Amino acid sequence: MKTIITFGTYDLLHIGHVRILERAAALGDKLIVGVSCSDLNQSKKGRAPIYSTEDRMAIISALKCVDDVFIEKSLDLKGEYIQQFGADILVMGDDWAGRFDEFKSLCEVVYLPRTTGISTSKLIADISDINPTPESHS
Ligand code: C2G
Repeated sequence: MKTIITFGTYDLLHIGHVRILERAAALGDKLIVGVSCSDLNQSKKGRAPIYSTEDRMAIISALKCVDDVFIEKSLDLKGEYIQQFGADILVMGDDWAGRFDEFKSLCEVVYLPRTTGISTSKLIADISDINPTPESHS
């Protein structure tokens, strides 16, 4: 039984998120996903996610390839989470390449290529272009 663990915010779920979760799941038997809480995203990216932590957890746990979700409260707790869930492989997108190599003493660490051309930030920008704020009509 090989357990995979991965982490992310997964705000405005898109195909890049789904693809990395499916590829992560294919590396083992059980996929556990740490969903970054909104406070962590605020400190990491300087803005709160559009969707609440609870909604992002519900969306991720509804995916066929995901077996379990939990709240990632701090980036500094990765080692604890890996041990708590008995993870054999930590999977992250290659935008994080090298950043989590310290956990190679606890489990295998794999960085998978990101899907190109899509990101939550790009979606927000694209939607803002389609739906200008009411002020811009005045
Ligand atoms: N991702 C991807 N392709 C994209 C966008 C994202 O493969 N076009 C991957 C990221 O590499 C990451 C996962 O989807 O592995 C989640 O991405 P984000 O929601 O942006 O989360 P992130 O900020 O990477 O959070 O503890 C680490 C962080 O919580 C990871």
